[in-house]
Amino acid sequence: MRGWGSVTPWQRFLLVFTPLAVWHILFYPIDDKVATTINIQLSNNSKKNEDVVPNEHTEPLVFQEGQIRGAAMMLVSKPWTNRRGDRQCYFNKSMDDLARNWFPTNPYPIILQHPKGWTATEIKDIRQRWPQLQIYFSQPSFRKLKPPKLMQDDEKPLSSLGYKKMCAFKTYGIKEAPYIRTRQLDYLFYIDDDACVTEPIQYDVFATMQQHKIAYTYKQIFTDPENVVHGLPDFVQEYKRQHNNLQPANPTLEAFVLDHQKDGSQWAFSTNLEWLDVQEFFFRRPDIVEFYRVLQESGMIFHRRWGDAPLRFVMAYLFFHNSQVMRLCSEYVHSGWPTAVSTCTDPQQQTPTIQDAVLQQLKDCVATCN
Ligand SMILES: *[C@@H]1O[C@H](CO)[C@@H](O)[C@H](O)[C@H]1NC(C)=O
Ligand SMILES: CC(=O)N[C@H]1CO[C@H](CO)[C@@H](O)[C@@H]1O
Repeated sequence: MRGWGSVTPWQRFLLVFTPLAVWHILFYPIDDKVATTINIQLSNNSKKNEDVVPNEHTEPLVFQEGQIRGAAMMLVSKPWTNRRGDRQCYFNKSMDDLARNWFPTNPYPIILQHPKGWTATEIKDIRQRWPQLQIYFSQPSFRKLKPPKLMQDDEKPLSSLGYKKMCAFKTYGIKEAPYIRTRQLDYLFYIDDDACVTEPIQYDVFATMQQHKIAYTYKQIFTDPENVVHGLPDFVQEYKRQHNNLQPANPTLEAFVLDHQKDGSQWAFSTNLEWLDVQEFFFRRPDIVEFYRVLQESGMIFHRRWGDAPLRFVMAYLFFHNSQVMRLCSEYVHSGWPTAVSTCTDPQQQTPTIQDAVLQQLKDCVATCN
């Protein structure tokens, strides 16, 4: 019998390498980003220099010593140079307003996201347009946000699949987004590319949240009509029943909401402008992780187009007590909506509301806004 010693170096190489290579080909997961890049290259092979730069995680966020690990994040529609319809707020203006009204007192990185990534040209042009901002580019994947096989609204979809995926992404999918999945962020300022901070914010929002242990910050609320929150109140009651008769963290707010239900509509936060404690929302709280699991399993974001807006509102009273949700008083504008006017009684300080912020706003609002 011949021993290992009599095998030629070439044979030895094949013996070791072949199984490895086969394993690699069979089991190595193809990254979403690579797949997307390949796709785009295949369909755009005439424009070689426009290849998407694989930028996920290539640039770790840089913070100053002792700075809170927070960032602004925006899902941008392309082409970024276009204004969608006649919206009063659009990407250029949103970025201009961030540079003018947010960044001076909140010098945090700004992460621009697009599910297909960014070309080198786009990155260069955008950085050139706003040189004063620290802009990062990332490519979140929507691949794991799978719809159920048969959706309840199949006959007459309540919205496009893309929109529903965005709702799922905003609600729980963000957990898997670049920079969040890798735990590089403790606080997140999420802003739509058609939301504009139109009044200078004079204080550090993340620092205020940290100081007061705020989990969620918002500016505006609205009501979502019955057809897109169908089944949500029952879902919440059933969820509580199945979780040891879960007591809401803010029972006063829940009671007020239940007492003032109208036509099956549901209160919602305007989540096109919101600030989140990332650890609290996605990692630290097993009760919240469980909520996402059951929600995801129900498929209701896809079945009935439940939005992240009414879902965040439900979470506000289920999981956060009455001084964990803060309301900004500063003015902002979203898309073609009426301006969310400044409610700052002291424009110098711009003191946000911390104690019972949502309840106070609802009480002021219920007669007029509903
Ligand atoms: C946004 O800015 C870019 C770069 O300056 C410009 O080319 C584009 O026309 C602007 N778009 C709008 C809608 O103003
Ligand atoms: C898949 C993809 O990104 N295709 C793009 C190829 O290039 C044209 C012209 O620039 C774009 O319109 C397509 O979207």
